[in-house]
Amino acid sequence: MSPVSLTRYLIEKQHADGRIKADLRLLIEVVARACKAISVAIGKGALGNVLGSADEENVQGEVQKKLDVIANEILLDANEWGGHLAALASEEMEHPHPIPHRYPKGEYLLLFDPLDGSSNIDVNISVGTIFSVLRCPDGVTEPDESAFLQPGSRQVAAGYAVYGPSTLLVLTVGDGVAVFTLDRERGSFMLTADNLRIPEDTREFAINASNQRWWQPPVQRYIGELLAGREGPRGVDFNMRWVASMVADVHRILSRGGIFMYPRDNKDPAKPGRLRLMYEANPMAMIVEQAGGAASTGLERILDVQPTGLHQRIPVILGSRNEVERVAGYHAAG
Ligand code: AFP
Repeated sequence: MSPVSLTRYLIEKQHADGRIKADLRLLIEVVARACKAISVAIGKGALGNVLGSADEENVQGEVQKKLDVIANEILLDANEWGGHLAALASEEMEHPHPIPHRYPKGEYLLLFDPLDGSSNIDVNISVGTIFSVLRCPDGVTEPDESAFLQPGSRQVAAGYAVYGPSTLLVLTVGDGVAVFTLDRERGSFMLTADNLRIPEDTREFAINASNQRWWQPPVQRYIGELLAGREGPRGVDFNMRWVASMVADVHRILSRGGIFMYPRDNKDPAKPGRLRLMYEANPMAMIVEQAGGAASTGLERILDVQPTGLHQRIPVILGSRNEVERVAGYHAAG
């Protein structure tokens, strides 16, 4: 059988069970096309005058990289005219971006982190784009921030692109996880894996160990046991990875198992974790759960969290189900 393109995959799914309506298929294809353009921009590196800082701060108070701004613009330009969106929101913009009145509107809300891991860009380490799709609440014609504040369990689709040795698009519409690899000669994303499953057990963990002195007791206990290895209560040795690019760390876990942790810590009480709920934790949690893994704040399932703000941060513990459940158990034990 000839290799299946993203377009064919979506059309066949649309005809098979109606899970994907025409506008959702259009949305996913538009986002995928934008990710191809972002991949081209990133691939130019120093030759494209796209590295370094944009000398501006975003809503997070972080200095934006040129590629943060470029990726955000690419996604805005690609999505505002197609008639599939009621509005969109980005890590790089304080408020939701309305669809200009000159364009038709649709039923979906799109949220994205246009370039996750951008502090790695200038040192040529994999980065990515993360996106989440919600339905606009019925009857809402001018969606404001409140329209976006839906639990992650309401997502109709989630995905990410990882710009690494190859450019991949990882996607779920709620019935499993598929991986598409960008065929640069064809200019198409081609299906290279489907129905991914995360092993329930793992010997590999991902955490920024430089924060150890601020971790709370359940995380101190859990990581301490992993570091004790075969001489400790776990009785086996563990390995550690930390790319500091969530997309790269999550893709490794999706591919071979593992546990990823950016937990609540005492470093800055105003920040219950570093990662953002709406366009990082929620889409990654949907993908991980659809692949048989688990995603928790330590105290509750991430997809059950009722959002209170578009850019709110949340503790993230996700990956191999048995390890995430062990960490949640340690939180419950106090
Ligand atoms: P940047 O987009 O600012 O590089 O942050 C990346 C990120 O949001 C996420 O992708 C990483 O897992 C995490 O931050 C890394 O945080 P540390 O730099 O504190 O390890």
